[in-house]
Parts: sequence; structure tokens; C-alpha cells
Amino acid sequence: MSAAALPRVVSDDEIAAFARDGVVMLPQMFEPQWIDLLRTGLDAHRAKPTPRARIWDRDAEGRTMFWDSMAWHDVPAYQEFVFNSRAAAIAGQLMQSQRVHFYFDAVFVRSPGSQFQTPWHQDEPYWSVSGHDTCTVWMPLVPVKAANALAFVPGSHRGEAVLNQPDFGVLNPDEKPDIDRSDFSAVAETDIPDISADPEAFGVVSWDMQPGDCVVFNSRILHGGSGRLAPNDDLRVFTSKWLGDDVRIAFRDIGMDPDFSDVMRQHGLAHGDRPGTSLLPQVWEQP
Ligand SMILES: O=C(O)CCC(=O)C(=O)O
Repeated sequence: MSAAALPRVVSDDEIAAFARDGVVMLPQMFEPQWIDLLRTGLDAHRAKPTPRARIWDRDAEGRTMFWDSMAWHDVPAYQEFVFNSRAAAIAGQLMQSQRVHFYFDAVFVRSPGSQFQTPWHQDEPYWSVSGHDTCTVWMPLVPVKAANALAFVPGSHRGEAVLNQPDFGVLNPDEKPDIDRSDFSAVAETDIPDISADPEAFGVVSWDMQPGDCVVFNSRILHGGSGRLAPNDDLRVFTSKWLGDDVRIAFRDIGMDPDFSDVMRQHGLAHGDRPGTSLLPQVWEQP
């Protein structure tokens, strides 16, 4: 497979929605062969996870939520997707960036019936980069109903405040070393509100989705709430994270999650640098 034209153009309305709301759902942007490729990749990845892999939740019935990140170096199917699918072009057009670098992949895999709900959070305050031109392409590899899909507070990416984030390190029940013990309250004046208590008041959105659809969201948007699956439904999600024009490397003194600062330094990247090197490769530029 090679980089091809988008199956349809990303419309001006979709670009405007992404800027205004910080999130947009794009139906049927990836053909079935890309979904098959990612499913194959995920099977290989599950068989050989990275040292970063965590079970975020395991309940009394043994149902789990598995998470891992930056597996693309070891999973050829993910490499194929990153460099040759339309994901980078979609990200570039929505962010209106001249150039797009790949940041990392992350998978979120719930076994059938998992009741685990992703806590509401923003991504960028955890990351080892900062900037407004960032996005995630969230792709379910199985059908998912709006009630179980990732949900968003439209417009919340535009606030400047860093909100007090949940600590994902404490979610792991396997007593692996925690990834992040940081206390975001040291830098964040405001707690994340209880969005699940009154989703309508926050204008929360989510969508019924099929494999081939994707949701693209800005990394500062408040998102969460996915999960609570029906007994026979699983949820396998592949995400790719992309960096646009204003992004700089940012080594934070609060915990980063996932914390790629060591591997970034090994690649010669310093705080304040633009993304680059084989770790954060440029994948797309505006034609
Ligand atoms: O799919 C999920 O439940 C969580 C996804 C998420 O938080 C992310 O991609 O940043």
C-alpha cells in the first residue's frame, strides 16, 4: 500500500469544526485493508507488548483494559500505517499545518463486557511536547456505539488553564512500576469538573462508529468516558498522535505520561527543539 489521495477531501466545514470544537468525526476515511492491517498488527503487538504496556483495569470476572504505546518500532503493520496511510494527511489538513511529524501510537483494548471507563483528561499536559497543533486519530477496529465510544467536551481545547489531571500511573493493578506519580495539583489550579455527572451541561459529544471511521481530536480537549461495554462487545482502538507547526519538545518537571524524555534525549532532542530525528519523523508536508 502507498500514500494515496484521500477517499474524499477533508471539507472546509470539517476543518472549521476541528478548529472550533477541537474534535471532528470523519466517516469512512480508511479502507478495510487498513483496518485488517491494524488488526493484524495489534495481534502481533499483544503477543509481544513493550515494557510500557499496562493493564489499566482488571475486574473480578477477569475483564481487562490493556494499554500500550510507541510500539511502532517493533510492529511492521503499524509502520506501514504511519508512513503510508492517510492519517498524516488528515492530521495536517485539520491542523492546517505545513508539516506533520509522527509522535507515537497508543492502543486501548477492552475485553468483552469491560466496564472500565477512561477518566476525563487532557493529553498535552502529560506529554513530552507542547503546542496547540497536536492531534490524535482515534480509530475503533470494531463497531462501537456512541454510548461506549470516546467522548469529548467541544471547545475545551481553547482554554489556557492546565487542569489537575488524574494520575494514570495508579490505575495499574499489577504493581508494575508506576509511570507517573506526579502531582498535577502543584501546577494546576483547577480540577477537572465532574463531567459524567451532567454530560449534557458540558455539551458532551460522541458518535456511533464503524471500522474505517475516525475521530480526530486536539490534545488539549477534555475527553474520556469510553467503555461500559455490553457483555459480548469488545473495544479495540488504535490511535496515532501527530505534531504540527507550533510544537516543541517539552521536558516537564511534573510527571510525563507516556514519558519519552529519555529516548528523546538519546536521539539528541533537547527541551525547546522542534520534533525531528528517526524518533519523531516528518511524515507529511503540505503539497
Ligand atoms: O480509547 C480510550 O478509552 C482512551 C483514548 C485516549 O484517552 C486517548 O487516545 O488519548
